[in-house]
Amino acid sequence: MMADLGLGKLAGLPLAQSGGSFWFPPQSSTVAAGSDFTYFVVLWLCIIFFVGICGATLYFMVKYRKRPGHKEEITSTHNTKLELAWSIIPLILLLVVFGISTYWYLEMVNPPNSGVREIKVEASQWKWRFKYEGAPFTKSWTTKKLYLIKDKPYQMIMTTPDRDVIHSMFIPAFRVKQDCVPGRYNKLWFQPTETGEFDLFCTEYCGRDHSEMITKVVVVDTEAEWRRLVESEYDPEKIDLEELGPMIYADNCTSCHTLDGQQIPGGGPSFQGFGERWGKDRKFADGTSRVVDEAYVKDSLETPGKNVVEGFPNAMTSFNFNEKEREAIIAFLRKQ
Ligand code: HEC
Ligand SMILES: [Cu+2]
Repeated sequence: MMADLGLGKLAGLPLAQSGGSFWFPPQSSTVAAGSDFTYFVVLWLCIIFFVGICGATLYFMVKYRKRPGHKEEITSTHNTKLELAWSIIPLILLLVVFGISTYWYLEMVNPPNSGVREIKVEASQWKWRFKYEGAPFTKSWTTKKLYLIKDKPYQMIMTTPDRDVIHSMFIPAFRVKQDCVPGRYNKLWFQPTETGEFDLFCTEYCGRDHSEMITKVVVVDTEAEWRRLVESEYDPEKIDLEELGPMIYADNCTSCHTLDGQQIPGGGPSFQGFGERWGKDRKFADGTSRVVDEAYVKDSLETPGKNVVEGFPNAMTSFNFNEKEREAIIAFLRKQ
């Protein structure tokens, strides 16, 4: 790993500490030290040149000031050595900065070749949702926090729903940041190196509650701990119906049912207008009909072949939700 420059400590300033300081949170990912190193190289170059140039300017102002008895000197127009020096030295310094920043930029954009875990990130006004790909359970969205395992590489696949606005995910302790753009998938990878809780901010002004679009990244040591946390968040007993309904829909129904009237080939009717169909008769393929109510939704979920909606295939998988989950999905459907 990259050692920090230590220049801050040398100069007696709390500028370049690696363990977190007034200026920076602790370095908690594999690229954090490189990001800080690049920053301090540029910062110290700027400080040295600023002090040098301003100092020389002040010195010359005093030294050559107009005063009684002082004779004006003829200004020299050319000094080849000096001019070469002030072209070549900055060129070398800029190439060094270019080299360091390119090296760390490539580290930041290229994830390792294997073992990378994908997490789908969905930002919307004004909340974050995370879905853990390849998790050994299906109900894998978390909305309260982002859970990670120490020393494992992660690839974020980041997006925002089509009708939302641009957001941006920023984890200062990891020194990483990436936009979430409506209708696009952006990528961001990182590997946490410390356990603990870290801030995650939306860093793109996104409307009224932008300032509250903050959450925490929780990094734990073991797979078992991580799994317990992710599952605890999904625990239907602990989640509001309001939150649970859309989660169940997103996790289980989107492959066959849309909310915007579009028809998925081989899927079921769009849920658009479901609230209006509530309490009215629904016609089925076998010529029977039935009122759309709680019992109908329960049967649709548990025994989908019983009432097959006219014009649709008998192709729905059955779901055995508990009472609270069913209540949540019914509330969600009635709002469509
Ligand atoms: C594999 C595809 C598939 C999945 C996944 C699926 N459905 Fe369906 N669904 C269908 C099809 C096809 C129909 C129409 C045929 C029928 O009524 O069985 C249907 C019908 C329905 C109906 C009756 C619709 C109406 O307009 O009267 C409800 C309610 C329903 N599904 C709820 C759900 C819910 C809730 C989920 C997710 C938890 C879900 N479905 C997941 C395919 C699916
Ligand atoms: Cu935002």
